[in-house]
Order: sequence, then C-alpha cells, then structure tokens
Amino acid sequence: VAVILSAAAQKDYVPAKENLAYRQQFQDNKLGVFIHWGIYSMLADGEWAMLQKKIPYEEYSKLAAGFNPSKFDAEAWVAALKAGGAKYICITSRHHDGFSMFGTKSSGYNIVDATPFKRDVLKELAAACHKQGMKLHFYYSLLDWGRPDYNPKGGSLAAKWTGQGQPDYNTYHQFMLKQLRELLTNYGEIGAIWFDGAWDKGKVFDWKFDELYTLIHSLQPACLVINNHHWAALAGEDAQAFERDLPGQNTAGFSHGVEVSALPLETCETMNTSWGYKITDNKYKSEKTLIQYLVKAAGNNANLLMNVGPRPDGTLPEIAVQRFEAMGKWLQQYGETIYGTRGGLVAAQKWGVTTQKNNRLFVHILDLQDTKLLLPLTGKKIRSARVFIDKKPVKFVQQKDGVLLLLEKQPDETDYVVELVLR
Ligand code: FHN
Repeated sequence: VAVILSAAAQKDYVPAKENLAYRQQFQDNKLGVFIHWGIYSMLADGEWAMLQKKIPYEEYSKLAAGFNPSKFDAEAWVAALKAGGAKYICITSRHHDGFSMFGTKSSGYNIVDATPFKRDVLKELAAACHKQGMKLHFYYSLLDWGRPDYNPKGGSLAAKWTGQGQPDYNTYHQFMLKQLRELLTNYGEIGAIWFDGAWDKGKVFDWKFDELYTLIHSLQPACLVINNHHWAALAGEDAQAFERDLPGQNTAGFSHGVEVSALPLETCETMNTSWGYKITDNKYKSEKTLIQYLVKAAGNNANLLMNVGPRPDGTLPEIAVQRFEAMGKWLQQYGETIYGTRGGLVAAQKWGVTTQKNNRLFVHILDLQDTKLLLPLTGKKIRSARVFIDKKPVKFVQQKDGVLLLLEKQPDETDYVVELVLR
C-alpha cells in the first residue's frame, strides 16, 4: 500500500513561493463556504440521490434537459456569503454523478451543452468572486458513477444499465487531466482544487496523483491541492482536509487514525445534515453552534468550510442565508480574534479554545460553569488581560500551574473572549 501511495503522489514536490504565500492567506481567511450544486438539486434529496434511490443513470442524466436555474445570480451569492464573513467559496465543478457544472469540451454532459440554461455558472461565479475579492476553489470528484471507463466500485452504473463501455482508467485519467486543464485555464485565478472520492477505489489503486498534482501546480503554482481522501496527507498536497470533524477527532468515522500533518488544515461541515439541497432536511444547526464550531476550528488551527446546498432555481435557502448573516455579524465584532490567527498556545480544552496572533492570546470561553478559569500556561508571563469586547480589565493570578483568570461573572455568551498579552 505504502509503495503505491508514495509512487502515486508528487514525490519531490517543492511548493512555489506563490503557493506558500497562498497557504498563509488561506489560513488567515479561516471561513469558506462549500457549495454542493448540480442537477441532483432538482431531486431535492441530496447529492447521492441517484445512487440511494437506485435511479438508472440513463434516466438520471435526463434531468439535465430540465435544469434551468433561472434565478441564479452569482453576484448575489457572493455578496450574501461575503456578508457572512466567508473569504472563499469552494463549489462542486463535478460531483460523483459525473455532471460538469461548467462548459467543458471533454464531455457533452455539462451545464452549457446539456441544459436549457446553457450558462457556465462557474464562469459567472469566478467573475463575481474576482470582482468582489472572494477566493474561489473548485471541488472535483475523482469518482464518477456514470463513466464506464472509470468503473466505480460496484461497477459503472452506465455500463450496468446500458451494457456499454469498458473500464479503462487510462482514458478516464486523460479525461480528468483535460478537465483540470480547463478549470485552471478558463476561470482565472483558482485558489484550490479540492478532490473527493478517492476512497471509492481504496488505497491500493494507482490514482496517478503525481500527474494530476503536477499539472495543477504547473498551470497555477499558487493553487492548493487538497484531497479529501481521508488518509494521511500525501506528497504534493498543500493543505489537509477533514470531513465533519476537527483535526485529530473521528466522530463522523472518516478520519480513523488519520495523522494531522503540518500543512494548513481545513474541516468541512454542513449547515443542516446534507451537502446537496434536500427539501426535507430542516435540521439546521443553531447560530450558536455554527459560531462555536468556527471558533473551535480556529482554535484547532483549522479553517472551516461550511456547506450550503442551493436550490434548483439557483437560490440559496433563506435559512442558510440567515445563518450566514448571523455568523457575519458575529465576525464583524469578533473577527479580529479569528481571521489571521493560528491555534493558540493553550490546546483545546473542555471549556473552549485559544487562538493567537503574535503575542496576543485570545481565550475563547464557550462553556464554563464557573467564574474562575485556570489556563495551563506554565513558564509564560502575562502582561495584561482584558475582556475583548469591552476592553474591561480581567484580574489574573500567575501561579505555578498556570494563569488563573478571575472573571467578573460566569460567561453566558456564545463566545466570551478574554484577550491576554503575553510577555
Ligand atoms: O460523497 C461525498 C459527499 O457527497 C460530499 O461531497 C462530501 C463533502 O466532504 N464528500 C464525500 C464524502 O466523503
């Protein structure tokens, strides 16, 4: 296994200086919005509907002929998400169903050629992002349920139902290279390619990542390669993705034994429980939960990529927009303690986390049933402590076992932030 994986990654990769610079900016940006949007949105049952509902590929692909998101307004999307405090967007250019949400010459199964809408939504989104100063990342599925040449685990659905096609990973690989070239040539500056679905073939399959990664880095050296393969980071990758868990945790079952690398980290999560639009899924997380999750991600030195599934008419669900508004409002007040920070000196604790910018340590108290808080900050001296929001001084005692904060009251805010200045 180890042999195939190391041969498959971009072995002697040395990131370009533009790449290193964007890694820093990416980490500073902290909050991104994940967008799962495709013809599956019409079924309003999540992006796995085709597989889960056992819809024959032939029938499923006919959805394209009815896809006409007439209310799609890229400028409005970007403005709303920007108001939510997001600094980048990562959108599905092609999900597992194999439908390309961009004008591609590599397959007719795409939004420009196969729908009455005919507009290249990625082009419009790229223009809006570039205009409004939002970074743009492209999600790209390695797994394809339809193409017989890829032959997904369990067999290609197209081959199964139509009896056509032969598995041939070489042609599929060429197809992906062609599409990646298009994505990195026709849409201006792209911040990252976010791969997904490698787990479909398991670790022993030779994905030829070296060629994919080398192409990306040669076309746009600053572009980050992120691969949500749920394994330890591979050579040639520029950031590490964690799905539905903070780095080091594995409550969702995707990150079993995955080592946290020294690369920039990003965790993705959904606002309700689905990625693609699902009409019955109203289980939206509360504003407080979302804000606290962003804070926890930052305290764990990771970005948060928060998902929204647009509707088939091209609009974002109101409730998602409201949640983003709330996050944006909170960030207007507390952004200084999140953007541009890294995980703080004090590792994540039961009561919360810390973030840090130079010698400023932000203590984010998320859940404390007390007025005293001992920070295990041994061997460090503190110059001052104050409540971040109103600058009121906070009493503290420097003890052998750390710094004891004596708070004026038991915190009941979404995030009670105490700012320490370290000597
Ligand atoms: O199967 C996909 C799923 O649909 C979604 O895109 C998520 C996002 O992280 N990734 C996959 C599961 O790992």
